[in-house]
Amino acid sequence: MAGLISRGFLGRRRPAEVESRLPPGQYLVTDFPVLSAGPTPHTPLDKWSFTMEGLVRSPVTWSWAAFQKLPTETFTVDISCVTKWTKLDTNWVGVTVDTLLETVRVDPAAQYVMAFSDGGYTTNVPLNEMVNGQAFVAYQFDDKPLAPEHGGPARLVVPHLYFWKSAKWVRGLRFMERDQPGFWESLGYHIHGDPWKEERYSGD
Ligand SMILES: Nc1nc2c(c(=O)[nH]1)N[C@H]1C(S)=C(S)[C@@H](COP(=O)(O)O)O[C@H]1N2
Ligand SMILES: [Mo]
Repeated sequence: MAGLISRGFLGRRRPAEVESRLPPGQYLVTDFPVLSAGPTPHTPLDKWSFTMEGLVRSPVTWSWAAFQKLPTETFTVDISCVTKWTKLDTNWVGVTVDTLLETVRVDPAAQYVMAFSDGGYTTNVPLNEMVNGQAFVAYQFDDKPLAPEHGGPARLVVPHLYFWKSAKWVRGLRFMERDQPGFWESLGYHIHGDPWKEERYSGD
């Protein structure tokens, strides 16, 4: 009898390991919600390109075919949306920003990055939070091409920041000297967006 009671009790409790991976104020989801501020763009792959520009010695642009030849890594990461859902152990294949940076000479004055996307979406991230494996441009999710509603053909993933920083349909990175707000940041969301510090809105 005691066994039955504790089994039922444990069944409703979240395992401590899951609990410890949920940033404050977040709840666990097992589905993959879609959050888009506008319509899903459908850029054909032969029109797609990825560009590194701004404070760089000379801008670099990859075609889709050239981007596919870059070395990839697989990533298993937890993602947290500011609307309070967290999804654990998401699986991606992509190219680290470190790999992309091997091709471009960034001006030492560059401290911030603006990711820009088809459809005009932008989001800003400090450069030192894009390096050392902290950010990647993903084009596969769960071993399949990334679905258009989730940002396919390719999206930025910056898992340690709220998921609005993970620009879907990303087309490039612009290197900047000073921090500038992107789309959501200029509408009152936090300039940085660390879920562990609950940096949700500009006053947080
Ligand atoms: N280009 C673009 N990227 C975007 C968004 C968007 O509207 N447009 N929404 C952001 C937000 S708020 C979140 S939570 C995630 C949602 O990604 P998902 O739809 O794959 O869950 O994408 C982010 N990247
Ligand atoms: Mo979000």
